[in-house]
Amino acid sequence: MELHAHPLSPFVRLVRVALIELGLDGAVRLIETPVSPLERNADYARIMPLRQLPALRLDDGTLLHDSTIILLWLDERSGGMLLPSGADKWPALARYRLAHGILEAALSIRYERLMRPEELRWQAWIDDKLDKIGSALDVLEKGQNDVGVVLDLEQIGLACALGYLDFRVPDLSWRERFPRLAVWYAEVAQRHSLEATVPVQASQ
Ligand SMILES: N[C@@H](CCC(=O)N[C@@H](CS)C(=O)NCC(=O)O)C(=O)O
Repeated sequence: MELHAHPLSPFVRLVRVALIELGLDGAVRLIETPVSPLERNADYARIMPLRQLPALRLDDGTLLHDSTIILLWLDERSGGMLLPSGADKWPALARYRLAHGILEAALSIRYERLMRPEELRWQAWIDDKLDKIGSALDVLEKGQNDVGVVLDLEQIGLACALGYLDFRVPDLSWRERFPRLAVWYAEVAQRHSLEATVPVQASQ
């Protein structure tokens, strides 16, 4: 399998963490793929019309895109290691989706601050995203599952969201407002899957 990836993408990180947790990372070749709303990657557009990361090429040639779709495929392939079965599945997906929404809001802040010309930057837009992130963290602060043999989907989403806030929205200072999440994350961040996927470069 081949994963179109970039070391700084939080959505790619979701997939890479899951692959490591499931012991499947050796089965996937990473293809570093630059993407940007301001720079059209024509080669990648031929593969993935939306030009977004991640995208996973399966061994039968199928291209799966969108991190959540890939994670659901990995859950199925692993016999349900990432999600609970039965009725518990839907609350778990709802909580995962909050973490994913935090990532969307944080990336939107990142693009606004990095890409929009300074005179056009829209603080009310950024404040709205910060407020949504805070409200979602408020819900997630109220309870995390114990970590089992592998991180589940909800835990992978939350850990990647908190890691991305540290990386790109450090001014949020989320630890002060969400001390339970801070304690949880301090332990989870030491897992190999998260340490091995920490974003490393200083720019993008
Ligand atoms: N819903 C998508 C979002 C993916 C996404 O926005 N990825 C960013 C990289 S972190 C991207 O591809 N940005 C380039 C663009 O939107 O043109 C997912 O969960 O995979």
